[in-house]
Amino acid sequence: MTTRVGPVSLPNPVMTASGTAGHGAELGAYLDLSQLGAVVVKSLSVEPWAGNPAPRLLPAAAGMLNSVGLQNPGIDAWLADDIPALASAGARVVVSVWGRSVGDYAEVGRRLTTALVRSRGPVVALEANISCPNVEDRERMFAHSTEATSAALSALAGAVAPLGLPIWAKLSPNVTDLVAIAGAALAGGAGGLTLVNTLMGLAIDPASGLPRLGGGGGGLSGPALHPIAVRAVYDCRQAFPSASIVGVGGVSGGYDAAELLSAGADAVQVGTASFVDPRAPLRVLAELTEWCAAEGFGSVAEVVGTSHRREATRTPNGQNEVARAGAAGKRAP
Ligand code: RRO
Repeated sequence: MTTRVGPVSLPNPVMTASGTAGHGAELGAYLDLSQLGAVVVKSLSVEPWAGNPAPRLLPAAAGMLNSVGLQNPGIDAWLADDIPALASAGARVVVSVWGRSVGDYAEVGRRLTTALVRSRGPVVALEANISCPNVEDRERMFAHSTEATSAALSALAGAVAPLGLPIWAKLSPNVTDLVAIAGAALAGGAGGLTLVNTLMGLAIDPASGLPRLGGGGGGLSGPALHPIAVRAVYDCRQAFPSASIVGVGGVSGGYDAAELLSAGADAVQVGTASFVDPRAPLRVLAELTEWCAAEGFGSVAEVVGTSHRREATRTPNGQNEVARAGAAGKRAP
């Protein structure tokens, strides 16, 4: 079940998704963090950030809306308080960072570099969160423009260059041309892409006319997001055959994970499913392992990108039929 995400080797392709597993080893109360591919921590900023007023979560028809509002203890407190517990748990750690300005991405990078330059400890990669939907105004959503995406990534990449860690740019599905934004992230210094963050949504109490989340709008995640994530991964893999890609969005079971790998992801992240069951990431891994064996795949690498190697034939009604050499037909559960 090993996989490679660019230069990073992982024992398996299932990670937690940023923002759904705490800042440190919180999920360790429910599962052995060392058994995951990696733990991606909730995004950290230069200064501590209080986040949005409650309520912050709301069930949606096929998932969840959140408006957490980037709450975090600040990078310095995280380095002091959370990294030791993650290291003792044997986790491989992906540090997600966010900023309100290009200068913030540089500063958070500088602080990480100062702290980790002698020993990277459990940290295997950085994730640049440039796509939180719950920022105060849309101008601050870096991932909505190629220029801002490239500027944020360049600032972070410059600051963390001495660490030699890859940066994955976490992008937003709320854009017209995701491939263009992905290209700007890679050109700016990202070694990989994490696809995708939540979709911008809103829930209203029609009686009062007020938003139901304390922060106003929110980000939609869960099964409703899954086909959007599959499309994003597919399109970006098509455009950037050698980029590292991590797929995230509505992974609730092993089949969903396999679908993202087939679309071209090198690894996947599990997020909203952990709100239903904190052990979900390991269940997804067990199901994916079983799925690979049942479908005759000898390694994760064999699954990655199968949809781009398919032999597609046209049926009389114009729909694509997928024939994959050497494997039995797949059916969604
Ligand atoms: O904290 C949040 O409200 C949040 C973040 Br940082 C993000 O990247 N995505 C999301 O749906 N919520």
